[in-house]
Order: sequence, then structure tokens, then C-alpha cells
Amino acid sequence: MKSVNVGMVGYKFMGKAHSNAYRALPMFFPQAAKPVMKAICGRDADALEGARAQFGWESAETDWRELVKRSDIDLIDINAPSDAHKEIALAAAAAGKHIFCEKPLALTLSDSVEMLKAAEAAGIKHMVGFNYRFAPAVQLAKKLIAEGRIGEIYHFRGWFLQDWILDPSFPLVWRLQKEIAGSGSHGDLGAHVIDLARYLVGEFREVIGMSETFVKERPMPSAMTGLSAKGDKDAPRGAVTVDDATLFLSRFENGALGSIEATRFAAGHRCTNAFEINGSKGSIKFDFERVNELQVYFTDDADDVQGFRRVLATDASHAYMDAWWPAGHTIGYEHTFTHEVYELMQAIAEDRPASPNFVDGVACQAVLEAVDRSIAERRWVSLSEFEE
Ligand code: SOE
Repeated sequence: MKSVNVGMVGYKFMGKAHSNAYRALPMFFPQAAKPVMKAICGRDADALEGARAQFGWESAETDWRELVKRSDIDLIDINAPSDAHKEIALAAAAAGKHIFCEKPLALTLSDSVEMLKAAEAAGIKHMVGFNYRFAPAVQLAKKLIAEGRIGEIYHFRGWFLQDWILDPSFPLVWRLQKEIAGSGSHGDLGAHVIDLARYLVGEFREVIGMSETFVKERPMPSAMTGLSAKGDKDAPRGAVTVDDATLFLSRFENGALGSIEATRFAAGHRCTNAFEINGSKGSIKFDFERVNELQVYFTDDADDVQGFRRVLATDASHAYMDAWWPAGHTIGYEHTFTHEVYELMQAIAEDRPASPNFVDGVACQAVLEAVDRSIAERRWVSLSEFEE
């Protein structure tokens, strides 16, 4: 069986999610190429050593350039903040390493195109971290649509709602700084919804959006902190340079109409990544907070039992589920990453493109930028404006 030596840059939230996936994979998907957790990389040597020991990596590197140079590494996993993605990816491609990069792929469309071109020129496998595709219920939605069981699609309605920065004294973490994050809710949350829309419905033709930054200044953080940071309301303040919420309307190439909402100001919503799709023969509803379920409605059900029904996507017939537990024994967030890494390991072993890959990362980035342009210029923007 093939094994793949992994070097991972980043060791916070996503670093933990990816590490967990690499560890779980051989136990539940023994048929897959085995990821070997060779080296973890980050700048703070003490914190890094803690993560190395806790997550189970063989070694640690404090400079990603050294990691990329190592001859015992096959795959570079990039889950550092977004501003680091491009430079690391270009170096990894130049060194002939496969790349797994978190979303959004880059800060800008042109950077993401550069990354795609470098990956293609190097002939390496590349993948972008749109993990929600890998929920079995989402896979079921994809299958129902592909089999024509929902019919012609008329509507895609997607929303990703969080509330972790509702408190105005929540600090100005990197995710709220444009030069590091690229954008706010739009690129962090909207990117996932855009990817699901592309995956399930098809390509976007045109968009028009609106966005707002409700809290314009926040206390500076004392350290590089994440989603559970605590703010000091008396600390000096800095400007928030990203959107708190971005909403947009869209028309798809196939004529379907879309609406997408991404916000970190939806009180009570911790991680509501949801969509509804309406077609000529039925509808589908998904909400990540009930990740094992897909709501389906079919117009050809008998009149007296018409209505949405809840399908628990945990049977062996559902994607990936035969690898886990007996039917009805549910799975969660972390499993989406295990399935994602399974796809990547299979792609490397079978020498075929991984999916989703940098092409999808670029397509998502184009939609993000089209929305930004529509907001700046207060008009509908066609995706054709972004074709090379
Ligand atoms: C934080 O907003 C975050 O962790 C995103 O960065 C992830 O991509 C999303 O899956 C959940 O929320």
C-alpha cells in the first residue's frame, strides 16, 4: 500500500482538524494510501512542540521553507492564515510536492490563478479545503440532483451564519484584517456556500451584492488568537478592514436563481451552514447543524403524504458511511475532513486529479471578486468579466 509523507503548515483550528483526519484515515479507510505525519510547521517553537506532541507529528519545523525543502515530504498541507497560502504553495509546487490548501485559496483571484498555474505546471496533485462537500448528506443531495430526482433546478438559497464577533469588544483577530484574511464573512463563510452552489447547481453567470461592517473598530488582540479570543475593551483600537456580512443575488449558467448570505452577526447561530434547492420535481434542504440529515420533498409522492421527509444519511448506502458505524450511528464535523483527506490520498494513489482542487478554488475566488466588484460599482457583474 502506498504511503504519503505529509508536512503541515499551521497548527491551530484547521491544523487540529487536518491532523485528526490524517490520524483517523488508516483506521477507518485502510484501503486508502496512508498519510504519514512527518512534520508540523509554525513560528512559535514552544506552541508548535505542544501541538506536535498532542496531534502526533514525528517532527517540527519553525520555517516553512525548510519544510518544503525536505526530501522526505510528498505533500504540503497549508492551513496557515490566508496571506501565507500563495508563497508556500508556489514554493511547494516548485519543489514538486502535492498541495492541500485551506480555503479561501488566496487573497485575490490573480494570486489564486498563479497558484493554479504553478500547480499545473509542476504536475502535482492539488486540493482546496471545501470540507462541507464531504458530508454524506451533501453527497446525497449531489446524487439526487445528478439522477434528475429534483428535476430542473430553479432556486439555490444558501446561508452561512455565525455570531462569534457580535460583541463589539471582541478583538481585532487576523480574520478581521483584510491584508491577512482577504475578506471577512464573504471569503471565510460565503466561500463555502459558493462552493456548494457550484458543486450542486453549476457555474455562476452574474451576481449583485451588498455588504456591511457593523463594528468598525475593535480592541487590538494581545496575541495571535482565534474564534474563542477574549477582548480587552480598554485596549487600543484598530480599524476592522473586512466585511462583517455580505449578501448577494445570482443567476447561474443553467438559468437557476440564487441568493447567498454570509454573516458573523446572526445572534444565536454558531455555525449554520445551510442551503435549500428547489427544482421541478422536488426540493432539498440541508443544515450543517444537523449534519447527518437531508430534508427531501418529491412532487410525485402521493397527495395524502406530500411533505418534506427527513432522511438520515447514515446508512451504508450513503457516501463514506460503510467505513464508520452501523446505520443510525451519527457522525460530525471532523468526519468531513477525514473524507476530504481520503479523496486526496486516493487521488495521489490513483494518479488522478483530486476534487475539489485549485480550479474550484479559482472559480470560487472569481465569484467572491465579482461580488466585491458589484458592491463597489453598485451594479450586476458578469463572471465573464473575469475570464482570462
Ligand atoms: C470560522 O469562521 C470558520 O471556522 C471558517 O473559517 C471555516 O471555514 C468554517 O467551516 C467554520 O467557521
